[in-house]
Amino acid sequence: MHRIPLSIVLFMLSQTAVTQTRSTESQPSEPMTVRPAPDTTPHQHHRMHIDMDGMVMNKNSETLPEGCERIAGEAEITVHAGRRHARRFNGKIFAFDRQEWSVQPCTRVRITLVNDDDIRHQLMIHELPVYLHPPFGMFTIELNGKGRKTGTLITPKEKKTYLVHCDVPQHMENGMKAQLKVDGGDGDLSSIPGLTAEETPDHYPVEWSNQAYALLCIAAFTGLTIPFLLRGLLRNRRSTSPTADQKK
Ligand SMILES: [Cu+2]
Repeated sequence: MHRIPLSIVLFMLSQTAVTQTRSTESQPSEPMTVRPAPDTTPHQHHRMHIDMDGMVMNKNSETLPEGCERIAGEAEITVHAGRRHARRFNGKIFAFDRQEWSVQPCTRVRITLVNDDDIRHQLMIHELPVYLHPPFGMFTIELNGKGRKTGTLITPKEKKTYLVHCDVPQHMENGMKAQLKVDGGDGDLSSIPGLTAEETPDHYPVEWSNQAYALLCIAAFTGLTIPFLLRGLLRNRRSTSPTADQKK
């Protein structure tokens, strides 16, 4: 009778155990729960500082933008937002107290937003470097009502004009739009109240449907007829009223 070596028997037993474990794993007895992969990127809320009054998103007071060797200077901007600042602009409802700011490149700018209204307003700056202001290159200060909040950013080295606006629906369209020029900026944006021409000027076209033409004809006919009707009425009155001779 052949004798099987003990090592081979042990190897075969271990292989059987592995196969059994794998088959149990591939047939789960309960539904699988898909867990999201651990997020290794910096969390969004780490860039968003929220409290009861509002929030500051993507502030940066330390990291230098590409091309800046050092912080070239410090600047301070206070922006008021509210309805009262729109009074000087015809047809506008909301505005900032100023529509343009100029700052130097590689400058640390401390921005304070003061909300003078009891409704939500924002100060949002666009097209900043995405690596400093992820994921869309935006810096935002938001206030839910009256109050003030401060955030800091470092201006990039490039000569550029940045859009500053309130992103609450219809607030920019109704006047809350401004521009921030770094190193003199690279031009002007459109529709800045009191500063640049409207990109789409107010225009109220008439829809010339058949009904509109019919209404126009009726209005014109009525307008032309009224003088003749009045003249006829007056003539009738004169002819029916007693003359001076008849009175005697
Ligand atoms: Cu607003």
